[in-house]
Amino acid sequence: MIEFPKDFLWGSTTAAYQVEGDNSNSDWWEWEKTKPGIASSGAACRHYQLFREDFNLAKSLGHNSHRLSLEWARIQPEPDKFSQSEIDHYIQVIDHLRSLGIEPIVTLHHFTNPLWLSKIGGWENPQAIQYFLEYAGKIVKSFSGRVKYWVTVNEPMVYTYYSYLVGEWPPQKKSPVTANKVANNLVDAHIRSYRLIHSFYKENKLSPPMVSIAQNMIAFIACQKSLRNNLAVYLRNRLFNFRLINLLYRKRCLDFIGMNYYTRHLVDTRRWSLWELLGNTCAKKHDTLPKNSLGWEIYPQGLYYLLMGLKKYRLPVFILENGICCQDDNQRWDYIREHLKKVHAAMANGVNVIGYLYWSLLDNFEWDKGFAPRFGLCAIDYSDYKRTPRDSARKLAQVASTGLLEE
Ligand code: PNW
Repeated sequence: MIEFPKDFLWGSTTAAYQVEGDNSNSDWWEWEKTKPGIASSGAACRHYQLFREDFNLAKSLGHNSHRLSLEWARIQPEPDKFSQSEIDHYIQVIDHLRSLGIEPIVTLHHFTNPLWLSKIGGWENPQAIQYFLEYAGKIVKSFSGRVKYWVTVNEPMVYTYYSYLVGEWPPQKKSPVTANKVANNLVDAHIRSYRLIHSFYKENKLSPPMVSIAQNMIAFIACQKSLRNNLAVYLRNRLFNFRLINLLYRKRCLDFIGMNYYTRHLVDTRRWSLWELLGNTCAKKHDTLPKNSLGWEIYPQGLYYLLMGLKKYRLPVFILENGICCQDDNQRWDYIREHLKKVHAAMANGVNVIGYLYWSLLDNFEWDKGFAPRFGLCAIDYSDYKRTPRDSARKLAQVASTGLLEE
């Protein structure tokens, strides 16, 4: 039996665009329509209407925290206009969580942008930072102390990579120069919104907030050891996993480290080039581990190594996403259990992990992969939107409510 602390935060994560439905003022909505073969998010999970039911379900599953995101395009439908009714909606969302005793963790930016912002160049345009600060300021003021945990930007590196480097997500750019600009603008947006949130709490004599980003971390492993592969592992680790955390840590703009972890990448390079060093993965079928239904390898040890790599910062670490899409729910429980064991091992070795959130509470809209991947603790029948908790959800509930996990 292993035991987690009494005040450990247990729960799951959702993102507005992936569950709410009808986010017709966001850039993804337009983009989906222009891509034959890519599903439309449409009504998604109808979570915008059904949030009370969903959070009641989370409560019944032993969750004491929930991470959600706000859809910026709803709140700021035009550059110079805020929608009070949408702000009121999210206040109801937060208040419902609070009434259940569930701690809200609020993300301000989770991949999607208002359509009007994308039309003036999105995050390539430094004006995006100013607009983001107006939006963040409005939210912080409107929520007036209802929220302690804030995530400014979800996975800045993943967003930059897919939208500006490999060109798979809107706006489908493929330019290292633009990608660099976007990443820098997102970093600035974090730093300045971090300071904004802190000064609001201070001026209003509220107890200090906990503000961070959600940093996706990948376990990079050389498939065969060689000077070049080892260098590639080192560079990717620096660039994709630790660069942002180092930078924000040095600027004192992290109250905790928000970490997302899913998988490992086997690194293999065929020649000396920057693209090979940073991008190529092994094509020699050395990826023999069990995989999720998107083909991502399952590698719990990676979570342990990466958590140990975060120890030196001496900050609380909050796992904000960890999850699997699969057909067989037994595989989901194995995944959760094995990752929780690694979390516990890292805690026993001195890493201050304060919580674990599973991705996701519900099956949902998996971006350019549509509705096929099933990440949910609860299954969704998209014909009638009925939610059904899976066995894995009940097993996690047992751990969340007792703090005990069988080894
Ligand atoms: C995260 N990768 O994205 C996002 O925060 C969620 O919105 C998403 O649904 C979830 O993970 C599952 O994919 C990622 O390729 C997308 O390593 C891609 C990767 C990691 C995270």
